[in-house]
Amino acid sequence: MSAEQIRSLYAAMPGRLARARQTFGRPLTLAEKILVAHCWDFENQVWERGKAILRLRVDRVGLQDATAQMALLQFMMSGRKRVAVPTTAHCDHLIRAESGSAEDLARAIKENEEVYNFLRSASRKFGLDFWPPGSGIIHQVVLENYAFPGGLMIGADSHTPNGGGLGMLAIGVGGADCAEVMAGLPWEVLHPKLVGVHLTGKLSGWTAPKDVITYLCTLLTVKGGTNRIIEYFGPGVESISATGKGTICNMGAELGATTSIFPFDSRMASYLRATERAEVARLAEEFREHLTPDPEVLADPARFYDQVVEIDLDVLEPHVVGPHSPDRGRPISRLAAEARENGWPLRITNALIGSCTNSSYEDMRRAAHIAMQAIKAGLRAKVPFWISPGSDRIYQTIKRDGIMEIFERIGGTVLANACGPCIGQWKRRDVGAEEANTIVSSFNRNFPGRNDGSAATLSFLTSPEIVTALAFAGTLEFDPVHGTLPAPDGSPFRFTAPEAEELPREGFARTAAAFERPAADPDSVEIELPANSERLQLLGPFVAWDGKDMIDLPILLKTRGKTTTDHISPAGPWLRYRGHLDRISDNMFLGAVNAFTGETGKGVNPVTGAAGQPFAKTARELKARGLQWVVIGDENYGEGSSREHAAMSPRYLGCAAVIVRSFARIHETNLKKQGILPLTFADPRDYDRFEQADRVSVVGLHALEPGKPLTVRIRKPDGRTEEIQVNHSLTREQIAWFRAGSALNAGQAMDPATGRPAALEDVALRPGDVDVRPGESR
Ligand code: MIC
Ligand code: SF4
Repeated sequence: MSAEQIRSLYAAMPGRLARARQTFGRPLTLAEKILVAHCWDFENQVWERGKAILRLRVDRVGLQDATAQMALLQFMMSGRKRVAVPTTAHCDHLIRAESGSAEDLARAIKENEEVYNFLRSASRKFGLDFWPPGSGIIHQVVLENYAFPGGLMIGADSHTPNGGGLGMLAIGVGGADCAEVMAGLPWEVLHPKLVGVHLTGKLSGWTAPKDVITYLCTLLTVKGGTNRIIEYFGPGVESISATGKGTICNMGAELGATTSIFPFDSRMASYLRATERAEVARLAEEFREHLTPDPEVLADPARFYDQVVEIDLDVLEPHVVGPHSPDRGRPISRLAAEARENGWPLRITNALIGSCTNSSYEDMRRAAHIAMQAIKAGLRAKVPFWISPGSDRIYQTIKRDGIMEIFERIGGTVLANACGPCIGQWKRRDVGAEEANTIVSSFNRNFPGRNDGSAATLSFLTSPEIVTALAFAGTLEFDPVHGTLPAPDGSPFRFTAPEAEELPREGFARTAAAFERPAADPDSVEIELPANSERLQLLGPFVAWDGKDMIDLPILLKTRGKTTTDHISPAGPWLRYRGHLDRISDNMFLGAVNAFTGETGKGVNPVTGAAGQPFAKTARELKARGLQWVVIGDENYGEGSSREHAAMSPRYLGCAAVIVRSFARIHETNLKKQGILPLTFADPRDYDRFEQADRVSVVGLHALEPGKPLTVRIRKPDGRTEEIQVNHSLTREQIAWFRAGSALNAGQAMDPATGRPAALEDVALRPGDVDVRPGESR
């Protein structure tokens, strides 16, 4: 958005907020102000936290290459010629880390040419800014260029909340949500509850922004933020840089939070100025009172937030979370003992810093400060050290300022400005496939298999400075805050706390890789989507509901324990097929633990009895027999990524309903969008009733209504039946999605002759490129 557009948004705020204060009969928190300012139709909007559905006007949409493909393929089904909202596409997830920045980038450009050409041509045609490979990771690029205080954006990536570091309400969603907003529809979300985090004291010494969020993850758990906005406030806020605030908001995704946000302050203004947005900083200063909570909220927060958490930054210790879950945490001082107790490999094999979460100038400087101390003491890094800069701007700046040289002196390898090892795009050669080993990183996620595809890798997350210090010890037994390392002369060496400027003294370096603007003559641009591509496949609409109850469906899978989107639709090598629904569906549930057999990724075909089969194979066999199936799952099902493939593949291969103890927000919406029924047990103990050979019916579907439970009947092999109650959170409109077969179908006029959206022809594809198989997707 231009400064002029931001000005008009701000100028409308006083009036809108005054009306909201009157309607609600009370002062407003910051999140409420932004929601109100972006309300689609204030007169007719119902406000009720945890209950109402908000319809919002979005300022901006962000897409990254691994999700943009599906988002754009869905957008194309809308028949619109141009995006209705400013949108950007970023090439960051598909670059594999192997040997270092230059080679990895060149290889990625070659390997992913087809996908990049598709994204580039679609961006040129539909009006998106296209950020080519090497330009940076979506969230860092958005923070540097687009985020602004008081704005509202959605992004097809769960770490979109990173923008909260600049006071923007930035929310991670599935690609279908993005496609709809790009097509000009309002964006809908459950009115979130509000958690206020009161920060007192001051961040200093070893304690970093990362510790605020890793501590909070430990405290609230991965479910603690579901359908909640985390709003930070209090005197401690100003002791955290804008990019540090970004880190905290980014990793709020690990709480399952809808998003996280900080109030506008001088640190944000400095960052805006440093990134050449002085006019935005000035405007935000002028409208400051609307970009911070009302004073009454600060005076008595418990009255206005649903929950208040107190964090005293003066006493907060550096934290480390992991392995296998971002909420398994403790202060670093307790890590060694816990690791020994659990028998985790103490030896660290790799240390990694950077990623979208932690690659600010300040992060890099603090890490370099630690590295420099070690160099002076004559220490050598004991393990390979990897740096993933968040953007080309950061890369160029740390290169110019000698920071990279410091990392290189300790044997570090600078990787491409991309996700790389954070998303399993990491070709390791140092350990065997199933070898238990420990890694430490400053990333945000650590589910099994996340970084290198191996569930035997134990991944620990902490601040970049702690990661760097640990690289010199090579063991989890070292506590850099309290402990010492032997220097070459045998004397004990102790690190001093990291120190760093938050912004480059000489300003950021000019960057080479800028973005590409949409074509001046978009109608002449042809979408590059080669026929018979194994990477890209046009989508056909899913078949509509047949109007009948679901009767006696087999259970494809009952999952045990954590079932994240990384378990449902793993990334790593599978990122290759993110634009090809049929191909990627072969990864379905490869990481899920089968509650019946204990196997991972496979089980028994419930119809033929064939054992040890990958779930995708079984699902295809059931589909070939015309059978739909269900999934039974545990708590927080679908936690993690926004990838809608975790809903599309099941839908494509015949899933009718997913019945679980509870859902993560984005995934639940993704299931609804694709026409799958997401159901939760009224009594969580009912999870235990389901057995391998059972058949499951969901009845009363013709009377499906918001807030009204449904009945699930379980038929046992001996003919006995049991009935249980399940809940759903479908609104009237979402029920229409289910009936139509998907949200996209519901918003479309379907052509009765072809069974696909009438509008598809409007999109100028190259003749012969279209390979839609209507109705195939059931
Ligand atoms: C992630 O961090 O898990 C990802 C990879 O960025 C995902 C998006 C994806 O799967 O493409 C996310 O967080 O939404
Ligand atoms: Fe990329 Fe990792 Fe950030 Fe996701 S969390 S956007 S994979 S760097």
